[in-house]
Amino acid sequence: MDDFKILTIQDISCVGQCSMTVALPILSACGLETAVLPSAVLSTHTAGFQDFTVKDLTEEMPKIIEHWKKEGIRFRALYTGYLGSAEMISYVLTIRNELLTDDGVFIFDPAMADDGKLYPAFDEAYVREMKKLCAVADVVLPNLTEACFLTDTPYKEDFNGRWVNGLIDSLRGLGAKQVVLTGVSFTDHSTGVASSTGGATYYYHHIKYAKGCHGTGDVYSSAFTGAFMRGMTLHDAARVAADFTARCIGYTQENYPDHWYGVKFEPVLPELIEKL
Ligand code: PXL
Repeated sequence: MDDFKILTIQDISCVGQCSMTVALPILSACGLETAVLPSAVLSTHTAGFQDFTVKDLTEEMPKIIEHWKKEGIRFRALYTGYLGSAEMISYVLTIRNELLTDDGVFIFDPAMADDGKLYPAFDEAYVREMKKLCAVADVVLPNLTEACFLTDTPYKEDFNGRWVNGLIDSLRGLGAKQVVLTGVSFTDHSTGVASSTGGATYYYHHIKYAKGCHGTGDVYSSAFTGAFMRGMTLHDAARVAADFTARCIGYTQENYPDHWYGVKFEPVLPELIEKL
């Protein structure tokens, strides 16, 4: 059986331009066959909509895993995002351990926090479980807040390169083989990413838009996963994904200044395809 498939595990927010509805189109645009395991179905994402509905899908996971095992299905990469409950993390570990090919890659976006705070659905128990995924990740893709939660580091907005390098060392201390840290901003008008593999850490900076946008973490991680699985180095994939995400924010703010719940990444996809 052809095994050059990616499996992505994250929620379906039916409306909201995040998680699965961002990952699938981006990975497809990158030319990669993508299988899905929805972790939960929500009527919308949880950041700004009121009274959203949530259906957790943890209990489906063992049945799906068993079926895939029987069929001999394996994946060349596992890419996880927003999961939703601490209980499902043991199943994610089973998938990582038993359904990846021998050279398979686990790309872990610990989507659980931003701006110094956990998302509403999560607590310390969830963070504890996420540390177990970080320990076996080939690449971990946190923003600064998530990196702080994973490493028990107090969050701060004013920092220097030494502090960021310490955070990267702590993530690698947890077990993550390679790190791409997002939202690393040393000046008011720029932001960027720090990518670290082997002994080398590179910083890449680009324009910072005044207003932050929801869903950009998922756009970034999906574009990174697409570029990395198309064979780019960690540093190149980190840079291509950063440029794409910045362009999506710029495009949205120029053309749809009132669009608040996500970014209009769709019209920018041709630019990502050109870079691959
Ligand atoms: O990764 C962002 C995200 C994904 N899914 C859901 C969310 C959020 C952020 O708030 O609420 C359901």
